[in-house]
Amino acid sequence: MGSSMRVVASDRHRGHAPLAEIESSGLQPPFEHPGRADAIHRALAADDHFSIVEPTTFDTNAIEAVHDPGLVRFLERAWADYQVRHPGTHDVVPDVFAMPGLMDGIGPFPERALVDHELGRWCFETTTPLTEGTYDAARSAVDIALTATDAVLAGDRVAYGLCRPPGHHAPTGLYGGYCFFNNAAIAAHHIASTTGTKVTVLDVDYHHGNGTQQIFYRRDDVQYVSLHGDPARAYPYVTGFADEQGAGRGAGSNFNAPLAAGTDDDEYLAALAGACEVISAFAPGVLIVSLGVDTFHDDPISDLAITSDGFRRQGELVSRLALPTVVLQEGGYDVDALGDNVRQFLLGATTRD
Ligand code: OKP
Ligand code: ZN
Repeated sequence: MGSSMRVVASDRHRGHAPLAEIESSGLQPPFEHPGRADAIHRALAADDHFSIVEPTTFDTNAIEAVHDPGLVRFLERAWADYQVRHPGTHDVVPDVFAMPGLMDGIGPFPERALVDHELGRWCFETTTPLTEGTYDAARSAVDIALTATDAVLAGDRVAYGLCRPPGHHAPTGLYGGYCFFNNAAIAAHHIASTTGTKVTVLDVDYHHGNGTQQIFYRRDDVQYVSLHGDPARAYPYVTGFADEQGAGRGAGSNFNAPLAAGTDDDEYLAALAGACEVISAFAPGVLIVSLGVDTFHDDPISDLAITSDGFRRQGELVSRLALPTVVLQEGGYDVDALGDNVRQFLLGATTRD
């Protein structure tokens, strides 16, 4: 490798620090916690193939180009507003979800100022608490994604953004699935809108990136390609099936590869090779990788069987696309192996440098 890979990271992620998470109907310590990003940071800091830099600060324009501005305003003040009626609440979680069926035959949901009402309007599931520093952490993750993106637009062959919280479950107007702002989608739209270049988001996280799919489903300038646990058994259950292929102008620009439980390195790499052919046919100018390493065999919330060496091979395969590449962190919950697994993917991804 000619020079070290830029890693964009910030301690501001630590502000998002839930006490608990409801996982498979049980209350338990959160899988998505600050120790994850700290572990990745340590592993990359100890390897001189990487040089760690702070992100630039961006305003909300790039976020609001992808997300409903109402979501941004809500997340900015929701935790503090909730304290007024529920003082001392550490983890803010909705108790009522504003499901359309509640207003069936009545009319559209009215806008209400009560934060308890708004929580159920902007949040789609139960595993994503708001804490005091969540908004700042989510903003820092976007800053990281855009800083890594600008490095690639300025000539880096590969750059890595250590985003936390992750982003790929957040659609235009909702948060959930540990995600608040869709870092990868914001980066992809930023590239497409400022350069006119077609972009592919390749999502290798164990979970289907329903948010990224939704944001680009009707667009032909951003392709979404995802490998993930089959939603017939895996979160988020509602999306990620192979017949979701895009619509309107975006028909054919969405590609889902649902995978069986126990999928191993060779089987995964065969599916990834197929995904790479789909990407080559789209002919993007820039690639964004939503890097989840929760496909690891020891991951506590997933059921694939990828090894640390498998992540290096994934990176190598992606590097053969020979595209300017922004790698952004999504999931990965086996904290002991997390740093090395991310490092292996990134080392693989620099094979051609
Ligand atoms: C975020 B990312 C299943 C509960 C799932 C949420 C998982 C969010 C994953 N029983 N909990 O894609 O890694
Ligand atoms: Zn995941």
